[in-house]
Amino acid sequence: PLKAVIFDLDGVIADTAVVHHAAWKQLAEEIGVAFDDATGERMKGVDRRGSLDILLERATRAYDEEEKHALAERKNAYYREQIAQFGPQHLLPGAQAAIASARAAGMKIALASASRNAPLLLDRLGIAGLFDYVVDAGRIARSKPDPEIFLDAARGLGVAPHDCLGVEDAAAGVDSILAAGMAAVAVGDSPALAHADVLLPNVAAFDIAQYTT
Ligand code: B16
Ligand code: MG
Repeated sequence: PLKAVIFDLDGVIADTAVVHHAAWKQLAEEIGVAFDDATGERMKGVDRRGSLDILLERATRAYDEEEKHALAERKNAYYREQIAQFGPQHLLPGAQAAIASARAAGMKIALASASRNAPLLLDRLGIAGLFDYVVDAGRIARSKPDPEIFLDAARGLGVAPHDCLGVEDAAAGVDSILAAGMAAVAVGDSPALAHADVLLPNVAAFDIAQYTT
């Protein structure tokens, strides 16, 4: 029986996928590396350093570790500048209701975001109190699509993975959920999400009753 719902943050609850995208795009332009929407899509759900490695696949020169660290910091500064202005109006439509309805149905609720900015963002959005457990992204060794982050969420809730449902907007995230042995709900219209168990146009379409009865 379903006992828990584990939500991704960026692109599922918060309207931040576009902000990450814009920050990487700005960095790419500044260092003269080609960047397109498909590259941005591949970065979704992937941690900061993994995303930088994707960006630099098209670099015309090599970057050493120190430079890579500085580039990742620079992107993060652009990103944080934007989310510092965030408030509850940046919740995606229906996100708070989806969490509340899952809670009301007796589900435990966790957050499995790869973002080290997740605690700050939850505060800005005013929803930090809605979660029974929030994964500390800084303690996750292997980025999505590895199952580690969703397994950590299940462990944190004290629920077996096969009694959990994961909700994601990224292909890497859906892979992570499925590899963890959980049911996967994907939100969005990317063809890369077709392998999820359920595909919804957005989080407003999430109805916990469909999975508990
Ligand atoms: P940060 P999620 C992910 O969050 C984003 O989708 C991804 O684009 C970003 O690179 C990653 O967090 C790391 O974020 O640089 O803030 O630590 O979708 O797993 O909530
Ligand atoms: Mg996401």
